[in-house]
Amino acid sequence: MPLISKDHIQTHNAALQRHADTDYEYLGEQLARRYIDIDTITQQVAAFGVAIPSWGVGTGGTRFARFPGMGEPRHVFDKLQDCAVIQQLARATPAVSLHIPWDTCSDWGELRQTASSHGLAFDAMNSNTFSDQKDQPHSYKFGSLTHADPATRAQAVEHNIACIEIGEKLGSKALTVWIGDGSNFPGQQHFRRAFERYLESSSAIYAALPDNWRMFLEHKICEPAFYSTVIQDWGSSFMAASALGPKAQCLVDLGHHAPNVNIEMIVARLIAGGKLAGFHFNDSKYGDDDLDAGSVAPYRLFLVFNELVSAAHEKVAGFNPAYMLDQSHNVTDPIESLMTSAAQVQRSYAQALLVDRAELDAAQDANDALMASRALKRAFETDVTPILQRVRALAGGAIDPVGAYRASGYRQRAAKERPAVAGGSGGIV
Ligand code: AFD
Ligand code: MN
Ligand code: MN
Repeated sequence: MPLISKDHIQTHNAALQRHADTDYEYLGEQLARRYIDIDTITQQVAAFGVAIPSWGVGTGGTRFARFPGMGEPRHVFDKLQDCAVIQQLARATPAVSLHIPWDTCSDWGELRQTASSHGLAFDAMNSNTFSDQKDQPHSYKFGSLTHADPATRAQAVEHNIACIEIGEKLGSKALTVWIGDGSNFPGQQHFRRAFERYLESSSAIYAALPDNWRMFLEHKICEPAFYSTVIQDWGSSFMAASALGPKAQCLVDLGHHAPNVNIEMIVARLIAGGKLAGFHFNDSKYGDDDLDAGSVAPYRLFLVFNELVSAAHEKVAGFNPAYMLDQSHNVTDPIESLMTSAAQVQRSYAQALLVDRAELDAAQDANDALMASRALKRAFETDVTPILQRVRALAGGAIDPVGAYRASGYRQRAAKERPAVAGGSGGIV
């Protein structure tokens, strides 16, 4: 199935270009009054990318049901194709993060070639030891890397090493490990022993990392274990990453914290400790809701980026976070959600670049809470849409990605070529 034609994008842009240019010029004038050069911001935003999770292009679900969408990808090549369309229109997502064994392939070399023909690279590999695969000798019902049974732990370690090996064939440079291990009843698990087992298993995985690879430890407060999880919070993650070594760092999924936790401050702490691996962006209101990035709390996303831009500005040594989306699209077309979310992440980055650092520093030093908060708000309240539009247009993308996508009929074509798969289980993916 072909991607969306360049002609279609150009025709679509032609109708919007004049207004986009006028808006860009006007924003440029406004920013100049704040001594900010708009083209410099545009270049910085253009250099920013966020990876797409391969599982995000399929329709997600909840514990209760899954309602499949039209033309869902049937296999990893279809997923890649949808990622290519997202990148083609939104120009903010140059990499894909695979999930093994949700993504299977008989020829990884061919997959890599197909990806690069679309201008896509592979970001972190994700292992799965939170569900059982067909014909797997040991079950993960009671844990994986921390299971009481050494044979189950060994199987989970082996799977992670297999993920690294696949990743090497694809040019990936990181392994993300999220485990569902934990307990549902007080007393069910010996907390300290389970953590020790985690360290032991993880060191075996760590030992298999190629020199230029990193290992991202993803913490999560609950689910599927609802009383305790082994890597529950950034503290446990930080302890583990510190014990493992310099290649191990902590990944922050925005949905994996208790409500009201100050995530931007966690980010600052991890940066200070040299342990910020990167992000899984999404949004939430109640828990790990996997809503679209910035759809509920855009100011929080901005505040996270404020920490990141501040660290880059201050040239914190070793600061090199990986950016990925991790969302479940239950009621929207995943392609539309992912394009919108990528733009939202870009938007937060652009807004954070507008913070007057000298003004903020001065207000902080003078204990001027109101002016400090105003320095942030002024940046957040700036509508950077013209910058995002310019970044996309310059790269050959669409000024209005969702509009161009809907007008292209891509989903309808996909529906014809990819007949719905019968069944379709529940479960967030
Ligand atoms: C689950 C977890 C976590 C992880 C993802 C892929 O909550 O967010 O990143 O699966 O493994 O959604
Ligand atoms: Mn995640
Ligand atoms: Mn999650």
